[in-house]
Amino acid sequence: MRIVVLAGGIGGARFLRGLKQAAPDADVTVIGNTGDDIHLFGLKVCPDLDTVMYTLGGGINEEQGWGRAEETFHLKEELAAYGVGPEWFGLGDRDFATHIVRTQMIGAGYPLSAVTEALCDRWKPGVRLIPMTDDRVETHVAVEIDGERKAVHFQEYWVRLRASVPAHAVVPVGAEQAKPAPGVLEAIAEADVVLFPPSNPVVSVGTILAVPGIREAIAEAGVPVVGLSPIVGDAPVRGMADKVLAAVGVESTAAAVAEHYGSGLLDGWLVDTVDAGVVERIESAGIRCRAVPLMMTDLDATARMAREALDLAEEVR
Ligand code: GDP
Ligand code: FO1
Ligand code: CA
Repeated sequence: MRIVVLAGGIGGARFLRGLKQAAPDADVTVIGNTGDDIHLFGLKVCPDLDTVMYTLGGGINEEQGWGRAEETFHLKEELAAYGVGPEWFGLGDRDFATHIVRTQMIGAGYPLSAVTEALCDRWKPGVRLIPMTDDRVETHVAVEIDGERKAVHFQEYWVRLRASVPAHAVVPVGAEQAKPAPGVLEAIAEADVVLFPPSNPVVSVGTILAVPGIREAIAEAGVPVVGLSPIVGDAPVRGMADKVLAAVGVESTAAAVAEHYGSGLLDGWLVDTVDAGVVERIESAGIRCRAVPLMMTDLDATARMAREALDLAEEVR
């Protein structure tokens, strides 16, 4: 079976681990979000691609969910001693190596998709990881600070400001001109099922869908598209997805997120058992819905979620 997953960082990566256990023989292609990418100290950092790569490759900091295990921060401290920041973004020594290799290869003319493949030669994530695009896309957030409006990079909004200031808009800058990376449209066209993991609907899955051609390819593939809600009991399980959902005018509920994707895109949607009350509302919007446990507490629980998603896909096929 060929499965395509549109993934952000932590939610996407953890789900993929469960999917690999639930469907060990499946051929999984992950289309990764690159809207979170940021250039720091002359290096290109791709947080969501790296989170997927490290998580599936066994190098992730498990507690944190991003960055490397057994990390040290000597380089960051030395930079800080020169007064060179940003001090709010925690790049570790081991992680730096990834960004150096990536930046060097890009400088030598390799596209991000080829670089990602090369990095995955080391990590062997057991899936094919492709960035959504080789072109530069950067999510910016229009915020209001002390009554003044300005646009900041997504990482500044998320990590430095902790999404604590009002956001008026979320813009994937460059997305309109971006082309899907080689292999993206082909993987979708050849897929037996497309899954939206419990990733952020706005700044992860939404950004991938903003690359012209990807949404259309999914619709044209004519295969089941099934998503899992990152919202459980009217709040994100982790992080501040409610803030970016508000910025695009979507309530933080499992039902509102399903309706935001819409029946034109989604065939099936899984909500957590605590949200069983909204199953009828989602089904009346034309999306087949089931309520099952959606907390990725451990690998077995996550694999059961993946199995439910694949079962729902069979049901709507
Ligand atoms: P990010 O790029 O690191 O923010 O990761 P993603 O976009 O892939 O996923 C973020 C989303 O994962 C958040 O909105 C969380 O609510 C969701 N999430 C994290 N853990 C769980 C979980 O155990 N269950 C569910 N249903 N969602 C989760
Ligand atoms: N998240 C943080 O909350 N603080 C950090 O200092 C931080 C550094 C960082 C470095 C590399 C990387 O791959 C990810 C990193 N993240 C950090 C996570 C990440 O930037 C965000 O959680 C996601 O992009 C949000 O979607
Ligand atoms: Ca992300």
